[in-house]
Amino acid sequence: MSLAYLGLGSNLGDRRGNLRQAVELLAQVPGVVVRRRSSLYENPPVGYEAQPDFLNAVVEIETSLSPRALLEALQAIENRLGRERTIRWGPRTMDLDLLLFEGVRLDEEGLTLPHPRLCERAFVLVPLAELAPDWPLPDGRTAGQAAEEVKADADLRLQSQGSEW
Ligand code: PH2
Ligand code: MG
Ligand code: MG
Repeated sequence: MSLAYLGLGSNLGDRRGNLRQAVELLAQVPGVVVRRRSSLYENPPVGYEAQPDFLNAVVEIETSLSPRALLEALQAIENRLGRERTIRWGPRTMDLDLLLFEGVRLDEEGLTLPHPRLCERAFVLVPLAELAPDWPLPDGRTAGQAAEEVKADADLRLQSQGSEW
């Protein structure tokens, strides 16, 4: 079994309900055990700004799946939750990103690990640091250090503290 961290985001429809459902569906995937979830944060869209605010969280899983098989399972959940792929970085009912997979670095078509934009995104780093503050990032910092550095400039509104959401 390998530890992996997933980034969850939703900015359409019942955002919290979407995130909850994603975690439920994830727990039903054979070979995936959901271990812990971060607090829930509301925050403005990064990248493409003309869209509603996001709810974001990070989930820790253990899995016997390969990174590729896990990615396919995540995409199937996105599709079940009504994801439509229109504009890059545009609004979505559910975005499930594979952020980190224990012991794995790779750069393949459609799958780069660690996630290429992990180190700069407060909406990923802050919830990740709740679960894995000592995790080493590709740039040499730990998740905790990186989260501290981006926190001050980020408009992250704690929406639900702890894992009860
Ligand atoms: N996801 C994106 C683009 N921009 N902004 C926020 N705040 N949260 C996201 O999850 C997000 C984003 C593409 O996946
Ligand atoms: Mg994303
Ligand atoms: Mg994605």
